[in-house]
Amino acid sequence: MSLIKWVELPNLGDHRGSLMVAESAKNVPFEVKRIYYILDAKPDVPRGFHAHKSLIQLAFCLKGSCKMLMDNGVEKQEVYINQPNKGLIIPPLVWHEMHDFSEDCVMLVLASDCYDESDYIRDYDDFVKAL
Ligand code: T46
Repeated sequence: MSLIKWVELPNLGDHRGSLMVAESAKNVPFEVKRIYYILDAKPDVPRGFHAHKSLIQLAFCLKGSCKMLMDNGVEKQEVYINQPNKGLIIPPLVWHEMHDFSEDCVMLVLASDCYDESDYIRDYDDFVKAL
């Protein structure tokens, strides 16, 4: 099964501009309990380098782009997140790294649960053991 799963939001925009809608259980395949966003990321400073035990996330670049490396311990794939209506699903137990942020990048992440550091696996060897 592909590591890369996108969620495409409908654009309900008109002559006034674009309007994208994300709704739990409709086009977002989990109940959204938290949102966070990343901006002013440095192009040469990668982020991530962890997997989650049970959290599911959906990541959009509302502006700009970044390269996401996804690794399920067997296969690795790199994709660019670069469309405001096209979000990448980050499932549990997928090691992910964000590289090459564009200077204007604004990343929005919808998450299935509240922040819990104990859900993070931040060591790659521990990640492989958890699979
Ligand atoms: C992920 C990728 C895509 C909080 O206290 N609450 C929060 O909701 C978040 C997201 C972070 N934090 C704290 C934890 C760290 O002390 O903020 C600090 C920076 O977080 P972190 O180093 O984990 O950031 P990234 O960019 O490496 O990872 C983030 C998310 O944490 C993570 O869940 O999957 O974006």
